[in-house]
Amino acid sequence: MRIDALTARSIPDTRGRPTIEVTLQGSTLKATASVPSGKSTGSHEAFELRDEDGGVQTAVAHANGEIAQTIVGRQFDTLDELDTLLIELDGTPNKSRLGANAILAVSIAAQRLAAQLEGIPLWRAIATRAGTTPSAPRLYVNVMNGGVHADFRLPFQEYILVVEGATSEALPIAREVFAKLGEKLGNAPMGDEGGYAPTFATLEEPFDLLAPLVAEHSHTSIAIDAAASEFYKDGVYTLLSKAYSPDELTTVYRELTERFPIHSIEDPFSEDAARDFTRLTAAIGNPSTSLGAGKVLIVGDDLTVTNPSRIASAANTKEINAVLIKPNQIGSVKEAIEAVRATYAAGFVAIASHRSGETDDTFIADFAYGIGAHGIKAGGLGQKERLEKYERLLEIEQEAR
Ligand code: 2PG
Ligand code: MG
Repeated sequence: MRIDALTARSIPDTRGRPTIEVTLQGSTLKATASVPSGKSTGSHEAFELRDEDGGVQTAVAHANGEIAQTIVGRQFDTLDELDTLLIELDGTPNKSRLGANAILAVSIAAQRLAAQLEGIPLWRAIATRAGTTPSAPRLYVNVMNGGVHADFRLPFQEYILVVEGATSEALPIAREVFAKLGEKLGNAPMGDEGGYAPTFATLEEPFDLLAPLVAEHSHTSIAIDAAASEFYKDGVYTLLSKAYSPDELTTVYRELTERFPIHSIEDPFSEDAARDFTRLTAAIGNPSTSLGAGKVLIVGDDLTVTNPSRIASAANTKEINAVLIKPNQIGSVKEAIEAVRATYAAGFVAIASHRSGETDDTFIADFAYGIGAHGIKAGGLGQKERLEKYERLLEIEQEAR
């Protein structure tokens, strides 16, 4: 593949913050990609380059300047060759010089352009590159937003409806549950990820509300992203003004999984609390859980940050049994695929994820389908940029026929 032109610019994300968009031209075709941005970011993530005022002009300038000078007019035999060149050009361990945001935007645009040049759907190109079997991911629809995504009106960051099956069957169920929940909640405000952001006085109430709606359908369950690094300080987790030790928090999770149909718990502890993860996974993450035949997934996000070596180390010490994959945590499609390989090598499932600051780029839908992800976190149904991911999955279902 030959890159003939590159242009980059700054566009607003769903929070109105600037992010980078890159367009690549190859032959007569053009492919555009933009990158999302997190708020509850893990400290071990790749470096998102921001100007002092929060803008991305420096990242845009790197893409239009150094990166364009290096890749435009050049022939690449493989996409890995292109990504490796970008990683080497940056030269830092966390992409802090050129910016992981600049590098990833180019990397995704290149993947999209290559698929277009080949005349195949993006998800198929990703599956071929990754050596994975494509399949429809479970929808992880974030119906209630809390934590830093909603000024901590709810203690955990995400209360998620999980729906299994083909997207054309799963999405109508998600829409129905989302609408019914909205009616029950009245005029609840919306959080960052397009889910409701109500306020409750106890830890159980959000589950008490959601569980009966989930029970109306088969193949549905509940997931949470605790995003516990955000309510952890000096050995103590604080939920609704009450302090919990790691052991007490373990009991909270155990009791919740006993009472409610919980399918997965993401980031139950802070990002460096590896031992607490291991204990929880041993307690409720194995098949002998009180959910009967079910298995609670303990998902690493801030813990593993889509980094193949952090995933391998979490596997060694049995900290988790599922991994969240966010391409912008690592900064290139090549390395995101390596993270998927590390996940599967450990015998874990992968859940592909958007970020809380999104754009209309639907790459994550193709990625989730292409890698045969267990699930896709793409947010609530109350925001256009989240809906676009689900709409893209519907299109993929047609393409895959
Ligand atoms: C998460 C994400 C996405 P953020 O913690 O999983 O839902 O949030 O993008 O703010 O890190
Ligand atoms: Mg998370």
